[in-house]
Amino acid sequence: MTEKPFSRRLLLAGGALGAGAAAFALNADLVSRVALTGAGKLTLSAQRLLLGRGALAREFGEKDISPTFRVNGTSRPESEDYARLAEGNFADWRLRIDGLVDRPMELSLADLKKLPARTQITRHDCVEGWSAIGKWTGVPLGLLLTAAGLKPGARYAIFYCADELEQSFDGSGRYYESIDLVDAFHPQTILAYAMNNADLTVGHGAPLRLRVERQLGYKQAKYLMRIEIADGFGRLWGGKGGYWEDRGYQWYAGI
Ligand SMILES: Nc1nc2c(c(=O)[nH]1)N[C@H]1C(S)=C(S)[C@@H](COP(=O)(O)O)O[C@H]1N2
Ligand SMILES: [Mo]
Repeated sequence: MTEKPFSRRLLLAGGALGAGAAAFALNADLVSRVALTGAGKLTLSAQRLLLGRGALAREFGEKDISPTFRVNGTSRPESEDYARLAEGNFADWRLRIDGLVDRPMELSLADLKKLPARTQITRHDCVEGWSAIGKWTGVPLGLLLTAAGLKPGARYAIFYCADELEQSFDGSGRYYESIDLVDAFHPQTILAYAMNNADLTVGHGAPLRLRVERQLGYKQAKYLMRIEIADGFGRLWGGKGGYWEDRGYQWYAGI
């Protein structure tokens, strides 16, 4: 068999990527058309908001890439599971996509690397007062969500990470994040496996991290293990949609 098992699986699931990509483009086109014509019940302010949310973050050139990009927060998840995965170069790591989707998926790093990729050079702004410009390569999240198929009621993507910033019995010390579907389908929202032309290092979130370029640093979840599509995030731990949000940061960290 020379056929790639992953493409076959997607095909069997009725989510062939060609169709997925086309549906994604159609979707983006629909959103912009609704926004531009103000069709339906959109008020001017809602329309402006929508257009604003869809705008691209500034992209930079190769020469602007910062010579050093600080590692912040977790620099290496402490769990034995993560250590084992890292030791095997993440060959056994899988990203799970589940929740309100028609076709839950488990993707390996090799699967992700076969998919259409986007590369972008952007500035990362941390609330602690530092910024750095880096080059990120990864799979547009919208592409995966289209292939997975969203069920009615889907409103948020919740990202579960491998690291705990605080030891806890109830899991509340685990890093997690969430974004809404406007950001999930934003063209610069990618699941990045490479930084500055090399595989992500452990410090920067290996094997996979979120880049959601219109928001601040703490939304850029590292060490992704699972993405759940849900109708809300209030049931999770502090109920505010993220590790830092549960400790007082804004959920929408727009820049
Ligand atoms: N899983 C996980 N993701 C995380 C963090 C973390 O501690 N754990 N820190 C966040 C913060 S506050 C910032 S500024 C960036 C830092 O990313 P970097 O280490 O690549 O600079 O990751 C964000 N994502
Ligand atoms: Mo940060």
